[in-house]
Amino acid sequence: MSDKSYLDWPFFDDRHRQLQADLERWASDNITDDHHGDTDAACRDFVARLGAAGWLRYAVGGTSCGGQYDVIDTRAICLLRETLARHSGLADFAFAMQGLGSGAITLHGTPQQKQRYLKKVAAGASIAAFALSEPNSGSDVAAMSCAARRDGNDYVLDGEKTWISNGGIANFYVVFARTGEAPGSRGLSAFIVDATTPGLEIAERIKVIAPHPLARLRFTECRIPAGSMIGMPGQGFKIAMQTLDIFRTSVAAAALGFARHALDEALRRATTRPMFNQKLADFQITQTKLAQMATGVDISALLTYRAAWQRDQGQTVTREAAMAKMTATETAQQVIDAAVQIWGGLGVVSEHPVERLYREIRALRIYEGATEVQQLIIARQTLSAYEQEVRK
Ligand code: COS
Repeated sequence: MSDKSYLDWPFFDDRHRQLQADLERWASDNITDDHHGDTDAACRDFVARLGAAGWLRYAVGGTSCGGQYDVIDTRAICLLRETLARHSGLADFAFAMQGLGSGAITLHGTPQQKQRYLKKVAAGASIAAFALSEPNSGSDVAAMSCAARRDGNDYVLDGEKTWISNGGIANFYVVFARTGEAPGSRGLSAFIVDATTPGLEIAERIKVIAPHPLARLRFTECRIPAGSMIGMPGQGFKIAMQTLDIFRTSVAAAALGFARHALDEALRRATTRPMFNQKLADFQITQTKLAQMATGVDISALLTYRAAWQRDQGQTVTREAAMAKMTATETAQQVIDAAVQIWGGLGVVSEHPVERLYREIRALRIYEGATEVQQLIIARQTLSAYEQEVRK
């Protein structure tokens, strides 16, 4: 039984507590993490079931186009991701990518784009993907080279995108490309590209330590209508960053869900495993570990829900989201590692819950901005706030 006392924190309203309780019930009844090796099929299935049950409504904004609320409620998506991640990494992934993949449309789409794409995303009838990274531009987004050239009423895309979650099973991709209005970050734009568009191909399916659909995409003379652009020409970088400001906080929440699961597993083992005529939990050396794990979980929860609450108050959260993502993912890695240690040999047996968590958490320290990028963001913001104070 996971600790639920954090739900009484002042960050939450009653509707959040109700949401968490309803989802907990649904997840216990509906989620099994056994997908018989067919990750694509399992992912499609999770999207369909999350959609049918109404959970994906929280991943998009706009009540007239399928969303639960007009503006995405960050605390709700964090509670959803935390709870789903505690039950299944793949269920969390399926939920998260619907949000990340359609986030730019929620934030900057035209009414027509919202009607056409968000309704289906919210219903689980269409799978979304976010295509930002490239072979030579991951952390340094402004260095991207995938180009979109204007040609009459169309844009023509040429280049590659990689590490694209849902790549290969998505129905559409939100693609960021260089349109050249200005150098660097001011010359990028965002586009919606349907998966069936001629000139878009899945160049490679990528296998990773915790399997989920992932691919490298190639665009060759890929022609899309100019009306597929999201926002204005040259706004792509800011649209990507605003999308990440929402979903980075939710990555922290997913890491928190993994960490809570690991702590539960560690407690279960420590309180039942006999050792030297006692239980493992009777040793102070075990208690030290458990104390650090429990404290790490609460630190992560405080930073995650602080960032989520602050965004829901309409404030900027670039710094807070970065702090939450960095801390929750790094801490979860330590909590899970301690849980593996407490389980001993069993902890490294293939498909044991803590062995799975050990593999699941690793990518979260890298994707949607590696820990080092979060450090860069936090340091820049801290220095700039200091310099503004000094100038006053
Ligand atoms: N919201 C709105 N605008 C933002 C913003 C945000 N969160 N962050 C930056 N901007 C704006 C800046 O204000 C600046 O605007 P002006 O050109 O008007 O001055 C512009 O965007 C460029 O910002 P900055 O100079 O900070 O850009 P950098 O090229 O130095 O890049 C980092 C900053 C490294 C933080 C960014 O590239 C990044 O987040 N990289 C990681 C990307 C990532 O997460 N990849 C994973 C993809 S998803 S798996």
